[in-house]
Amino acid sequence: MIAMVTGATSGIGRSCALRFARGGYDIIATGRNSTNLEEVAHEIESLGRKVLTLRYDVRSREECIKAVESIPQQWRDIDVLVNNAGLALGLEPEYEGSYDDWETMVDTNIKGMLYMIRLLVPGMRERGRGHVINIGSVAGDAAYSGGGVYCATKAAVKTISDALRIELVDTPVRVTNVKPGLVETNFSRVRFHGDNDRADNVYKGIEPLTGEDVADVAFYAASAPAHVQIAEVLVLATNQGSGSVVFRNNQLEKK
Ligand code: NDP
Ligand code: 8X3
Repeated sequence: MIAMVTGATSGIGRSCALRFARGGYDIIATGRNSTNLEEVAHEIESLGRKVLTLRYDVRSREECIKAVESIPQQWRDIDVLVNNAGLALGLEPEYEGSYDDWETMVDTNIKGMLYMIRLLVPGMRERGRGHVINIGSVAGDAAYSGGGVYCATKAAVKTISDALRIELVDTPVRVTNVKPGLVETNFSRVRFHGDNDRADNVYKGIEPLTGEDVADVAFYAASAPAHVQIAEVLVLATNQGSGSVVFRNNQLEKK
């Protein structure tokens, strides 16, 4: 069995790559950071699984096409695609937000995910076997101040997942949208452009999810019997009630 994980160089994607490797899959690990890609590749090999690394930027349609075309024959029958590469940038209101940040989020979280679906789902249909697991977010369920564009991209992940599931209803190919809440990864460091103090505050006073927690959910969905389609999973830390309600430092916080 083969699982391809986008954004396997960090956080949830890295955990998914390792979780699926532990579960018996060979892994196609993708991302831009070559040092991190090599590291995760070594870890996968040390688990006794094979690994193929592809370094490309999911925002570029040409790079996605080239990367998929470069996959050797013996790696082409991909069973699971984990569409994980993504990010939030900034927390400014829409009337002050950065054009560049908006475009990067839309290009990565929506268009990058779509390119991978377009490139890999035809093979899954032909083989009559496959599973697309998109990493959405609780942020796709309800907007919060400063999250307009990020939340919109994750609402798009839900809509795109739902449409694909309907389009594949007459096939054995399954589609899952995993929607995590607060997960401690590099996410907030990226969002706040490297302001680590601000990023650390996001996870203070609450035990957040880990990448491994989310990877367990994705692996569970992939391991369900063939007639079971886990369509959508909202996974929150126990002290997170919704995207905007968190019990932190023994106090109720509403964004
Ligand atoms: P990280 O920053 O730790 O990881 C993000 C991953 O995405 C990295 O591997 C990065 O790889 C990859 N990536 C980003 N942009 C690109 C690009 N243009 N091309 C290729 N790869 C890219 O964050 P998380 O693990 O937290 O985020 C993973 C997913 O989970 C995202 O879709 C995020 O929206 C979602 N999510 C995160 C939550 C959280 O609280 N952390 C909650 C809900 C959802 P590289 O830099 O090597 O390119
Ligand atoms: C990440 C969760 O609440 O930081 O998708 O937007 S949140």
